[in-house]
Amino acid sequence: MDHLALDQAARAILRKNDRGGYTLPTSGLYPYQWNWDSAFAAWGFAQFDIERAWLELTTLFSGQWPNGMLPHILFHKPDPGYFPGPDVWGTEGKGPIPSSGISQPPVAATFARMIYDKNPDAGRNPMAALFPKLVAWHRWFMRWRNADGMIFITHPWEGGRDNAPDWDSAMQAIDPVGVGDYTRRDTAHVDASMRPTKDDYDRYIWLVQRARGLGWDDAAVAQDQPFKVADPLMTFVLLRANRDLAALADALGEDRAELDQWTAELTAGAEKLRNTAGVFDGFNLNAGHHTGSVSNASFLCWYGHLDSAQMLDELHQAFDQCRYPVPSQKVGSDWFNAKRYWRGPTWGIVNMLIGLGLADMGHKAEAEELRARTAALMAEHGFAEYYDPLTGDPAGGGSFTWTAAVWLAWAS
Ligand code: 2M8
Repeated sequence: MDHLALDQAARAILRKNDRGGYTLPTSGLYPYQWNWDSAFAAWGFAQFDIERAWLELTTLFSGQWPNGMLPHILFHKPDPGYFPGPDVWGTEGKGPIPSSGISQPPVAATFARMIYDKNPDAGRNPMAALFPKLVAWHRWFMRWRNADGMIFITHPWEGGRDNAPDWDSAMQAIDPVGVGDYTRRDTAHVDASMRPTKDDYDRYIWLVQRARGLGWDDAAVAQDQPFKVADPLMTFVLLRANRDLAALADALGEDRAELDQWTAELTAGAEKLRNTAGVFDGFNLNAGHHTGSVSNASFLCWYGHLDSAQMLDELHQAFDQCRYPVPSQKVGSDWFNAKRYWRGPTWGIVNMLIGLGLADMGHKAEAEELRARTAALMAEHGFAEYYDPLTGDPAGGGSFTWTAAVWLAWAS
């Protein structure tokens, strides 16, 4: 396909997955509105329909809980094709519409800023309405997911990298006793070898049941969930988002002091995510140790405006090892699996965030190399959920919203 045909195909995916105000990640496998998927979708729509971009974010925030938490899934309409649905989450009365009880990486403020900057006139009203909601959401993270400036997650789904090795030690410490029978739906849509294992799913569901048993109470979940892992992706994403929100505060004439303080706190916290090898890595808070993992999240340091010669060296290694970097786990590590989800495959969205960070920090050649290889991957293998980093084979769901958005907004 030539460039124009790829643009058209990517736009068609966004339109096809549009359910009127919100966009599905892909139909079948993910039949609801996901939090960070929608922020990427909005940035994709902004390339050709700015009104639709704002509508995506406005619909997303229609599901915000009064405590500021923005759920990771909004169940706008029932759909038996996905498990676990609203009956499992048991969050009735917590938010304005049926939803999950955990959040997801807060990329929305960063894309809201980019959409606003593209056309400040079109953005003034929606941005003014979203601003206090974004602040409330970030404040919720800073209060309930903050361990000394490192942002932690209480469920692997909260971090968006569901089966990353960063969570292995915390997951292994859980005995999912009493989880009961359930039927997965994901493996009816895609090959089970590309998805998390049954051991993973037992723990995912057990953690949901446990938080539900705690009434989704913020303090109880933050203190008592046995799964508490500080996450480089979450920390760098919130750090970046706070900076972007501060820039929006300036544009809107709002106060930025609290946002600047959070930025300073997270900048200091992110340093603690460096493991003894100097790599930004997950930290199991209950056990008190790093994972020893070089994941694609490790390379988000530049996105958070922290530089690292060592990570640049790791990036050059990834370029040498893979035709289609950045692998979600380092090639050659014991955990690496080229097809299994967040344990090896390349993800377009993370590549875009890494690329934006590299460009910001003056690593122009690496940013361009990553963009060009990502563009080749999509041109050769379509808009898949994720890809084998060695062969480029598409994996997971097809016709994927965030991958199409990344093509339109960055890779092309
Ligand atoms: C994946 O996660 C969901 C659970 O939230 C799943 O596997 O069922 C992750 O890749 C996540 O980051 C993403 O937001 C979601 C929808 O694309 O799928």
